Amino acid sequence: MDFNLSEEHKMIRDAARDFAQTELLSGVIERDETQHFPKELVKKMGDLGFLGVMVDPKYGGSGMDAISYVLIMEELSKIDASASVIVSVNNSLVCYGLEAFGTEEQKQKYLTKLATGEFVGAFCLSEPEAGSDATSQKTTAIDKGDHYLINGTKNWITNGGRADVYLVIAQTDKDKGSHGINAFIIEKGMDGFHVGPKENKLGIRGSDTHTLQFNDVKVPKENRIGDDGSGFRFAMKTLSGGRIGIAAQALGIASGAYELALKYSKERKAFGTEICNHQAIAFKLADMYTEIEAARHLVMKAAWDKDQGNNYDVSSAMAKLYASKVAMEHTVEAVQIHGGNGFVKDYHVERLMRDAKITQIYEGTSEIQKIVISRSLIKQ
Ligand code: COS
Repeated sequence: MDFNLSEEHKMIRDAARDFAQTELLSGVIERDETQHFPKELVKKMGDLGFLGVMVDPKYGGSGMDAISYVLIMEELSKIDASASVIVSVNNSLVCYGLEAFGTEEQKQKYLTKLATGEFVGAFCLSEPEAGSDATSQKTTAIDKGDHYLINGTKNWITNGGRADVYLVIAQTDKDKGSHGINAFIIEKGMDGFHVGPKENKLGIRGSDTHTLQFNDVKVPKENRIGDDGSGFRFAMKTLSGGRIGIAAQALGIASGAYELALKYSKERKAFGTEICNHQAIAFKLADMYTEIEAARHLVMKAAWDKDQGNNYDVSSAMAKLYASKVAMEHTVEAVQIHGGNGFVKDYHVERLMRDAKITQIYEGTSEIQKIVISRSLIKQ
């Protein structure tokens, strides 16, 4: 067992850290306030290979491993979780989904552009009445011979108004339940595909979240991903990897808040000394650091499982469950350590606290992660 990062991993982490400091930091408060999607920054992240981290270079990707991916996600998320969710969705839901389950033609046509950042992708599973209960898809995909006709509504779609390619999950045969579901590639601008208004969110406000409407959208059969009826399995497998990305995002939010709190506590004085010298603050720092390290081990283990070819359904669920809890609890503590300044936008921790909340909700709520983990334990 080796807990050290390789020299290559350190270089990747440092490159992401440098990018976050030099490119993401300035303007992050304004983007949050104005809900501004960072289009130029997405292009730069594409140029650095951050949008197709694990994709095979033959499809335009960076050909790196999942450990590299979580290192990049952590560093970006320390500064700007809105930027990092764009990276996460594009990498682990869209690029992975196409690379693992798509045809060669689909990979050539879409993956090559998504992996370089020329295209941005979106993953569309959630519906007004099917978020956690993902088998209850109301969106329908009726088989019409050479094409499918898609009708329905998708909610809370990250990159919803900005994507070029949408992976859409829909029910083809209701009687077959989860085995009657398919996944499709839908392109921006297809007839009958409408992007609804942008959501006004608590956190990750620089990311672009929309409701999508599909009215008789004609999707060619070659745009179905995988065999007929394999869409639910596709969504579940893809989300398992997505949860590693979101766990790393939560880890980054938590460690970003911790670093700010530590720095502040060494500068701010009260009762004649820096506040870190008061046990009330010192013990908070000790708890934060310990639990962030524990979250890091779970995140790294899940990424390592993926790299080793092990099943990572449970390790990714545990990583997301725990890292998101740590992110929520310790961003609140970081605000507390900052006192009144923590309540002011200039100090960044209030934004990290707001951004943390979504990591307990999207790509499977904490309660869903507990279902995944406990079912596996009981089955053993
Ligand atoms: N990999 C492969 N197959 C999987 C799988 C996985 N990770 N998880 C489930 N499946 C398969 C099951 O094996 C089952 O197949 P069989 O019928 O052949 O046995 C089928 O899918 C249905 O699974 P299950 O019966 O467990 O479905 P449930 O309706 O009980 O739902 C949960 C299972 C709750 C785990 C699932 O619906 C889920 O993850 N929901 C959350 C979805 C989510 O993350 N939403 C957020 C949207 S994205 S922001």
